[in-house]
Amino acid sequence: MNNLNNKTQTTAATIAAVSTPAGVSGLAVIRLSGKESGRICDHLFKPLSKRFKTALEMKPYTVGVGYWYDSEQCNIIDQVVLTYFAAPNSYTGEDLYEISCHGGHYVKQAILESVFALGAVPAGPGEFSRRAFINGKLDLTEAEGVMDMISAESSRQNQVALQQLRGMLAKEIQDVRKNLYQIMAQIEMIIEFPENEDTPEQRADILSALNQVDRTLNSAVASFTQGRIVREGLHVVIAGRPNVGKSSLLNLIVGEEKAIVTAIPGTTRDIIEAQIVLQGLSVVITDTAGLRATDDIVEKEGIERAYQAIEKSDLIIYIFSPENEELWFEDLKEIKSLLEQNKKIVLIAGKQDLPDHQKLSAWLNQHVSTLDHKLDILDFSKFKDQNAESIKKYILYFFESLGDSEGDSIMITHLRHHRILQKTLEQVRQAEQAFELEIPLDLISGLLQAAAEELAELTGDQVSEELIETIFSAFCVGK
Ligand SMILES: Nc1nc2c(ncn2[C@@H]2O[C@H](COP(=O)(O)OP(=O)(O)OP(=O)(O)O)[C@@H](O)[C@H]2O)c(=O)[nH]1
Ligand SMILES: [Mg+2]
Repeated sequence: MNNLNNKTQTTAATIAAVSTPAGVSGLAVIRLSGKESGRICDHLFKPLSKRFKTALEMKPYTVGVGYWYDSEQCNIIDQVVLTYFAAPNSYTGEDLYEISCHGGHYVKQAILESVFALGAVPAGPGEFSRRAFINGKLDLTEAEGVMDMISAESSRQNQVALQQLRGMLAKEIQDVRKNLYQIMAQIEMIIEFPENEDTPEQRADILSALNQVDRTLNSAVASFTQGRIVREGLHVVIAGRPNVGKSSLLNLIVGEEKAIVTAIPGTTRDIIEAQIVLQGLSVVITDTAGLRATDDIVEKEGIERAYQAIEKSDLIIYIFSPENEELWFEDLKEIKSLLEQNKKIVLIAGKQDLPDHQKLSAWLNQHVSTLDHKLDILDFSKFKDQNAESIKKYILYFFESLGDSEGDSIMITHLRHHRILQKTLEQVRQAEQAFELEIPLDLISGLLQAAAEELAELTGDQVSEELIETIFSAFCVGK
C-alpha cells in the first residue's frame, strides 16, 4: 500500500503526446508536461511578432502565436498557437504547454520528434491524468470520471461522468469517512472516560450516527443497479424460436435493415448488435439465432452465442408467434428456466396482424399468470411502426423501474466502487450489530477503522501501485 500523503511530488521526466485523435484533422493538440517543458518549448518556438512572448517569458494562462522549428532549429515545421499553464495550477499540476498545430500526420510526428530530441519522453496511456492524481489534482474517482467523459455516448453517460469528474462522489465518500472517524472518536472517549462518557444518551448518539452512515452507504450501493447500466448501456436481447420475427423487431426498433429477414427458419446465425439512445440512455440491442434443437454446426454455434448473450443481458424480449402453437409449451419451459436464472423478461405476442394472434394472446395471458413471476406481455407486428415505439417506451420503463434514485443523488457506476462500498457497508452493519449487542467497544472501533480504510481505497488516498496502474492504463495516450 502506498500512502499518498506527499501530494506535491513531481515525476522527473517531461512527457509529451498528441492529445487529439489519430488521423488527419484541421487542428491537433500536442501536450507537454513536466519541469523541462518550458525549456523545450523555448528552444523550438519562435514568436511570430513582438506582440507574442517566448515560451519562458509567457505569463501563465496566455497564448502565443509563432513558428515551431525542428530540433536543429533549421526548418520551420508549422505555425502554431502555444498555451502555457503554470504549475501547480495545470491539469497535471506540473508546468504544462499545449501546442495547437495543424492536424496532418507529418506535422504531428515532426513536432513530437522535435520535443523528444530535446529530452521529452513519450507519455504512456493516461499518464497526464496519472500525474494529476499523483500531484493531488484529481482523486481516483475523478480520474475515472475523466475517462468516462471521454467515452460517453449518451447524455446520461455524460451526466454521471460529470458528477464524478466534479468530485461529487469523492466528496460524499470523504463525508462518510469523516463521520466514521467522528464516531470512532466518540467511542474512544467512552473507553477512556467510562464514568463520565458511558451514558445512554451518548450510546444512542453513536448508534444514530452509525445508522446515518448505513443509510448513505446503502443508497449509494443500491444506485449501482441503474448506475452500471447507465455507464455500460442497457443490454437487451431479442430471443425466441426461429422465424417468430426477432430480426424484424430489431430492424424496426433501430430504424434500419440491420438483420436479414427471410421466411426460412434459422436465417439469423450470428449475434447482431445495434446501439441506440433512448432519452439519453444507451441501449445495446442484440438479435440472436432462433432457439431450437439442431444438428447444423453453424446454427448450433449461433444458438450457443444466443445463450451467451442472454446470460449477459439486462432484459430479454422473448417473442412468441401465432404460427407455431405446438411449441408454445416448450417456450414456456424455456422461460421458466430463464426466470430461475433470475433473468428479466418481457413477452411479445408477435405477428399481431395474423388471425391466430388472439388465440396466442389468450393462451399467454392464461399461462403466464401461473408463473411465480409477473411478466408483462406486449403485442407486436412488424407492419405497425407504433409497436416499435411502445417497445422502446417499455425498455425505458423497465430501466426506470430498477431504481428509486432521486434526480440529484449520487449514482455509482463502477464495479470497483460498488465492491468497496458494499464491503464498507457490511463492516458498518457489523459494527451496528456489535454495538447493540454491547460487544466490547474497542472491537467496534476496529471494525469502523477497517471500514474507513476500505473507503480510502475508493478515492485513492490509500491505494496500491497495481491498482493505479490498472486504472490509468485503460486511458488513451494523450489524456
Ligand atoms: N405477418 C407477419 N410476418 C412477420 C412479422 N414479423 C416477421 N414476419 C415474417 O416472418 C418471417 C421471419 O421473420 P424474421 O424477422 O426473419 O424472424 P426471426 O425470428 O429473426 O427468424 P430466424 O432468424 O430464422 O430465427 C419473415 O418472412 C418475416 O417477413 C409480423 O409481424 N407479421
Ligand atoms: Mg432472425
